[in-house]
Amino acid sequence: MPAPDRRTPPAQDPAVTALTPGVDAPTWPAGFAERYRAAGYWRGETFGGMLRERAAAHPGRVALVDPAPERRTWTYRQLDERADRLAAGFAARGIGKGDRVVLHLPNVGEFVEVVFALFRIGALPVYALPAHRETEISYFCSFTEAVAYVIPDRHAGFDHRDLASAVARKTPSLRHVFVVGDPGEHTALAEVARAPEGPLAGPEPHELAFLQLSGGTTGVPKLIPRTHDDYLYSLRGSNEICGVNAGTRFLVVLPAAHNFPMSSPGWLGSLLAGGRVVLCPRPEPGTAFPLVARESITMTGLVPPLALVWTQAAADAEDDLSSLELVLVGGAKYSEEAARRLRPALGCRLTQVFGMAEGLVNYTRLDDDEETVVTTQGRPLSPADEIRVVDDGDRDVPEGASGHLLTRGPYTIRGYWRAERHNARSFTPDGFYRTGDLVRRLPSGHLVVGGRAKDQINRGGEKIAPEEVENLILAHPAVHDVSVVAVPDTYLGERSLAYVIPREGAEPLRPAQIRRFVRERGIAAYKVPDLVEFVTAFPHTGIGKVSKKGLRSAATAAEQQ
Ligand code: OOB
Repeated sequence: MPAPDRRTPPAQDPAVTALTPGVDAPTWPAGFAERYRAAGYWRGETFGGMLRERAAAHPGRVALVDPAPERRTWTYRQLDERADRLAAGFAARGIGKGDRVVLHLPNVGEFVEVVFALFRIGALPVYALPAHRETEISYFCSFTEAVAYVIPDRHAGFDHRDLASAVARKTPSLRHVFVVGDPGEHTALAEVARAPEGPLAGPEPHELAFLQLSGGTTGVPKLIPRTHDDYLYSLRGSNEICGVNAGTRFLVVLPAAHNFPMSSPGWLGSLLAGGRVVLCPRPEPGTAFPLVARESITMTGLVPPLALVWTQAAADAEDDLSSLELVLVGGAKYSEEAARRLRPALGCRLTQVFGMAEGLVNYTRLDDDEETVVTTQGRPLSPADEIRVVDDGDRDVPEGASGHLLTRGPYTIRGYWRAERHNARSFTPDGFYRTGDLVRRLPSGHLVVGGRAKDQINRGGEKIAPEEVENLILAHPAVHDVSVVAVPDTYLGERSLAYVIPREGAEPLRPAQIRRFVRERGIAAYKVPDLVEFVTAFPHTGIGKVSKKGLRSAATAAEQQ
């Protein structure tokens, strides 16, 4: 097979229109956009310009630290220059405005370099998670018609180059595979950088900056188109609420590609404020605590199971954690008891964050009282966030009652990317996003998340779309039908359980065979069902659909026996 790099670019680049919001995805109506600009939410800035300004203002200050295997640092000037050189290299290889680039890197310095290089030329990063495997990556590459795919050589015992070769073979649009480290048959990222020949035509602030992945409720993840204007606003708002400033040292513990550690307030928020970002290669206390001590970390973001582990480990830790000022916890429901224990154990403040890659982010505030911080999931970031809590018929419920959360605002998308049919279901005709979350709103505006109406499993912050896993299991020749549901779990919040109806006359199956079958399809490990049970029938709803609710309560009852 010829190396993917040498493939001839297609005569016509189908990606160009993708940059215009409103073409590949619905965008904000003109009246709303005018209002958001007039209010100063959208300031006409881009990420490329933001880094340039920071580099001019404080060139010698350290922006980024990658501590492993040996400590590397980037000053703001170095990061800016590196982004320019990589951007020039990408451009010389024919990557340009609107092109999609699937980024599949763990928490390494090159992640940040590549993102800013792509921002500079207006190419769109598509943020894959490190756990994703061939099934997900093939889909992202083919659905977005990606022209490039960026990988590490090996990570966590997995060779990404073989996966890239397999994906490149079946994805005609994919012209480049760039590798951090030993490239094998692909191209080393280190060889891409070159001296810029002149200024590059960058994107406009209202244009798309990247495609983020949705947690997903459908067979395949949907893509979330975010603009420079809207995302920069969510960062400014997050920074103000969390007190991020030039003295902030933010530890990126969760995968840098996820919206939470990226923007709440995350590594992008920290760079916007002129602070320092430190990348953490692994989230467990054994790796993270020494880094907190050595790098004088002031802030980080954790999912609830990790917050629990950190809280427990802090008691015996020998590392000095006294620099920590604030820990944000979100991505899944944080139990009140666990929330109460965090502050005394870690000696820092707690902010709960209830956000979504589609936009809306809620934070408890630094001046909220203790009860509010431990019992609510915060209130919206922006005064322009519109919140509705409605019943099944989209009618507003009385104040304080539980209902479906709908939202619209200056940084919440109006539709997924190239998903017209799905958009009709996920958004109301007047542009509210149906979050799928069940909440109560308190008189203070704080929201309490009470559950979920969407068909999704939240496994400690990692989202699983049951339909995606069901489709894989259905391909097994001995399976007649399958339904994947959430079961409560004290540590993760939820785990996944696959109820399987075996095909009549087929060889008897064991749970391990189903789990192996799913794993062998090449899918993120967190999506492999934790439990498998064989049944002869599913409960049905009144109109004959499989009742997930019935299955969930059966599973919960069985757990409690
Ligand atoms: C974050 O983003 P996503 O896109 O992975 O997941 C969003 C969903 C929400 O709709 C909700 O179902 C759940 O995750 N969720 C929470 C929660 N935070 C998120 N459920 C209960 N309590 C919370 N605190 O997960 C995300 C994005 C930005 C910031 C923080 C989290």
